[in-house]
Amino acid sequence: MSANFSFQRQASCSHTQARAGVFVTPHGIVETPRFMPVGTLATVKTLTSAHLEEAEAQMVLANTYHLHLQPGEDIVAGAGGLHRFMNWKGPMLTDSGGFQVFSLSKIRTITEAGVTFRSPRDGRIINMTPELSIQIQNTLGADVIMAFDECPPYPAEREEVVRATDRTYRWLERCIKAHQRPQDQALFGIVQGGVFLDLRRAAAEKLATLDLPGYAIGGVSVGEPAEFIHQIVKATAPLLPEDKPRYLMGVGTYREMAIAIASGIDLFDCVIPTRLGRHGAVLVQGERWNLKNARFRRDYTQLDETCPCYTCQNFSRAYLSHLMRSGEVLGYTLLSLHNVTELIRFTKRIREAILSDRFTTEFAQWLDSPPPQAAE
Ligand code: PRF
Ligand code: ZN
Repeated sequence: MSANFSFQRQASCSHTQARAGVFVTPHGIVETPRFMPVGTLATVKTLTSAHLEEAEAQMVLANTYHLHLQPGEDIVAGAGGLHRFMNWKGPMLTDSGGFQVFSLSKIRTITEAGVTFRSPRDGRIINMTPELSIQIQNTLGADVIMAFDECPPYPAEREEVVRATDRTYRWLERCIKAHQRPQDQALFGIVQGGVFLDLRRAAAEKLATLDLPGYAIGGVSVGEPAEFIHQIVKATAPLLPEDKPRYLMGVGTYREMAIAIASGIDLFDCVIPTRLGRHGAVLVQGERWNLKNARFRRDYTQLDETCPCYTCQNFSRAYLSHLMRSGEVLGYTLLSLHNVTELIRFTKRIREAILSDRFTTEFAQWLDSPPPQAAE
């Protein structure tokens, strides 16, 4: 790893593969395990960077695909890079566009060269290649950049997944060659392999030989049952280098994070806290509630009395319910702030439990029992 990056393990759980660590980047540290909020278009929707600091966000995500289409990486570079453009002083990570091209562009062709698609914005044809993705990410300037990968859909035939997994590896080799800023940007490789555990294991072992500064597990949370995610992570994470950060892409539910941490995952991202917030849903002590529900109309209690966030410290459920029922934009901000705080706090609590070797006892609820029914 370059001198500007390091990953130190601070504690290990004596019953699982869980670990607590510190990932050092040029813009600061990330204490792991940690949830990372998603700022697709260089904004975590409805939140300012002051909110993100208050929520104790450490690393924040942005997307190559979206920023290339709008406003274009040259405009971000003109501001001095992503951190300055959006005024986030802490660590940042950009996703490569590998996943977004597949999930967001209807008309697209995949070849060995890359993916050709039509911009949903203005209809122009874009040839996204591993080289272009890395060039864009070099220009955006995040601390961590992701390899350009092919995320096969679920369900998919084994042969299709084999092709995507092998291609993802060849694309990774091209990403490594194209990367111009290895001193101040850590390139993470991505393990694909669908729900085929033997393909997952083979891909993880192959990637592990490359001595990358970090590794991610992609291709999960694409519509498969949650049990598959657990199996994939359990089979894959332990094969990735112990002394490098491990990131499970696109996962941000309590149970899936707790179980993945038990398999040795350190980092997570998900749009769930902000998306739920914009729809009136809140994450409170392990449950998901919709505040538009009639039962909150005259509930003058705090949203979550255990939560230190500005929303919980200042507003009642009745008021938040009113804002959401009226479509007031303040409601989106207040709910997103709470939800992001809550998921970060959940991973922080797990981290503290690992540090005192009480993870399996304190989080048994998430590690053993079936998922609780949503309270609605
Ligand atoms: N690849 C990339 N980004 C991702 C994923 C992936 O497989 C996922 C999986 N759901 C989320 N984000 N590059
Ligand atoms: Zn709160």
